[in-house]
Amino acid sequence: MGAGGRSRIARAMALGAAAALVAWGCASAPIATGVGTSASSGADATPGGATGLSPGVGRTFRAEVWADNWFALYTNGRLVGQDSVPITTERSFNAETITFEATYPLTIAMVTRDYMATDSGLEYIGTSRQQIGDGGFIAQVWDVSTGRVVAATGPRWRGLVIQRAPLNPACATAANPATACRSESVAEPAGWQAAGFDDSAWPTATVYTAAQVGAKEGYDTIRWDASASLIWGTDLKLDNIILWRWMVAAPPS
Ligand SMILES: [Ca+2]
Ligand SMILES: [Ca+2]
Repeated sequence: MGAGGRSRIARAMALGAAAALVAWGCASAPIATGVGTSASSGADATPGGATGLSPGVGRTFRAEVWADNWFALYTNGRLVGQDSVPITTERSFNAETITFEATYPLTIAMVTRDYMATDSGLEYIGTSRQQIGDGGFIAQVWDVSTGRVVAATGPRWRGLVIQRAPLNPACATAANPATACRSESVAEPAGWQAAGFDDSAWPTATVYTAAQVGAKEGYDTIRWDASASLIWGTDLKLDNIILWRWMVAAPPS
């Protein structure tokens, strides 16, 4: 990862324990690539219906996220919230609810991070539990005005892995992972959170079961919509920092 990517993540992390940063999304033009919609009614959703609101008019959304171990959420290019437990916390498992104002088309961009003590990709370094940690996350976004889930993580989300480690997993037992483990990283593409960013070349997500992810501590407190799946990169363990994008073109009718 380049210095720019590091500084952006550092800045996001420096925002500390604020549970939700509420920001007005900015109106933006629809993008032609990477577009998808995932609309479904939650089991307890209230009926939809005419709201008198049209695309481009700000409305309230509620995002529910469970991440192993950390995330930040951007909509229409703006940071609207992040995991309240810093990524520097080992064993950080918690669900978050973030309320924000935004407009359709709604571009959702997220960064997710698996905990690692160092760029080696390992955790619990120097203890008997020294190991390669694994990731995974799930998210759904409600349009509060209609009571419907308008976005949920699934196999068509696009995710770019920007940090992968260790490339030589046998280093997990090394006495000095900092020198024994190899990693690779790429810089965050400029403007990757923006509505108009072209993510068509990014790989699509891999879906995992709760058992594969070891979902726990907060995961069961959210009533996940049937359309929401746990996702990550192709490797739950070695993919450590992933940028995600999804777009909801218009409110479901
Ligand atoms: Ca983890
Ligand atoms: Ca990992």
